[in-house]
Amino acid sequence: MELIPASHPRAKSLLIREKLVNGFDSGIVAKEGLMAHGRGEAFDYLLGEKTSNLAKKSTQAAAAMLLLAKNPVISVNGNIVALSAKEIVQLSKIIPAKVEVNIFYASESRKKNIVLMLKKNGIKTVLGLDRRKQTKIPKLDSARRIVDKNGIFSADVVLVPIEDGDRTIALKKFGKKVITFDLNPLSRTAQTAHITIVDNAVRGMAELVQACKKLSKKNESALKKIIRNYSNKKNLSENIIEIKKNLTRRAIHG
Ligand code: PTJ
Repeated sequence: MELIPASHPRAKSLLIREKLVNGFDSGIVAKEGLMAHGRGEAFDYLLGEKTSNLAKKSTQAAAAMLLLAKNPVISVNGNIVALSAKEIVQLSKIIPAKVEVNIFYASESRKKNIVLMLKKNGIKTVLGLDRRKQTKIPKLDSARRIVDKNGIFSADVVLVPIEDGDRTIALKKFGKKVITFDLNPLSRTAQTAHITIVDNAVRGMAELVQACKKLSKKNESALKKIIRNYSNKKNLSENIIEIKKNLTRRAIHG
């Protein structure tokens, strides 16, 4: 396949797309994951394809929540591993947090490929494959209800990037604090999570790694203050207004 020229005006976006396509070719991403990425891309376009100050604010709150957690878990699916395997491993080491593979479109071989990819990036243990440790999240019908007893099931904080709405709702009902990356501020996941980082997970995961590194030097009360001063509802509303502003600017100035 011909390479994407660096001079192409949309090179960055096309390169991110390539990561998903490569992830699909290596049995990590579901077919539906390619479409889900397309929806994300559209919102990224409307948001200006950069990490906003609003996203940075959410990232600070997310880092504080993950660092304060007693049993944090990073839940990974095909899309996030294709996009950010290296950052997932870095993040799991800094917090520190367990990593669990948990996918919507059930496939044992895809789960194995996801774990393999993370191991190639330097992680030792990924939960989610061992049937003897499996249990269920109540009030959830999708394949994502099957979780590890020592992972998502017993977590207090779960990071669920690029997520479907049903599980976010079920996790919240089950008493978990939920953090997500979602480019669509209107989605059920975005609206339900405790902290929604409205940013492309490719950029956002790298930001979260840096934020966790910095904030790991702060004490508990400083971290709690960051969370107290954060409102997810307000952040989402401001993101929607930002899209409106961008569209108005384009309508007027072209
Ligand atoms: O690997 P699996 O089987 O677990 O499947 C993963 C997908 C993503 C297919 C599955 O979770 C799914 O169907 O998700 P949804 O319901 O399409 O929701 C994905 C959400 O993530 C949408 O709101 C998208 O706008 C958003 N999104 C897509 N790509 C990105 C994103 N948000 C941040 N960064 C992205 N790169």
